[in-house]
Amino acid sequence: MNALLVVDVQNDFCPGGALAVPDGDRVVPVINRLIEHFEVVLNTQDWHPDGHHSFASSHEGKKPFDVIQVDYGDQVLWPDHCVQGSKGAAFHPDLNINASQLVLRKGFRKSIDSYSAFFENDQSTPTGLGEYLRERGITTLYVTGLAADFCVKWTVLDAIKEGFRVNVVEDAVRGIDLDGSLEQARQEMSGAGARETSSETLLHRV
Ligand code: VGL
Ligand code: ZN
Repeated sequence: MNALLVVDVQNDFCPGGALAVPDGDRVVPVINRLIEHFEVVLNTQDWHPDGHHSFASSHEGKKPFDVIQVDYGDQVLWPDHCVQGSKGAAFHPDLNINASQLVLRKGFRKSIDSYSAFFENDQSTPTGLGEYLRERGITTLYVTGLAADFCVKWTVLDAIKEGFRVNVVEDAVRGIDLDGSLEQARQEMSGAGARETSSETLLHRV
């Protein structure tokens, strides 16, 4: 069984937001079209408490996009974003979430970031998504959303590790692109076994 996974299509990742992904909002109409063709639609939502450890503002003398070392390796420091209950954390107003069957929130532990929808950044604390998908008999994911080089990438890599078949819908993702991270993400995802597809291919198939 297939599922459409919509990663972090939230105001803060769209133009005008705190951690805007260039053209991030352009994925919205594409995803809205795809939604109609999937029986299972699942969303993730980046959902940080105030003062989250991934925020540059939580570290004296640091600025956004600096990188620090933490227990689990490198941590990019971000502008404050997706604070629980804020407008920035809300889904993009045009994103159709009516048909969503799950909103999986992540990044809610103050001292650990969570890019992947499967594991937090220590790569060992599960979010529960793997078991959820297995229990529902879902074997194949079509991944969309933001940001292609962070939360989408880590979600895709973990999904493959967890044994799911993964397709990235290339026109339904956009990246932040820090120092070439977007091209690197593409290579890592395809190197790990993710397939690239497009909404056009999918919409013509069904
Ligand atoms: C994301 C950076 C920080 C993402 C979330 O959704 O890709 N990136 N938090
Ligand atoms: Zn975040």
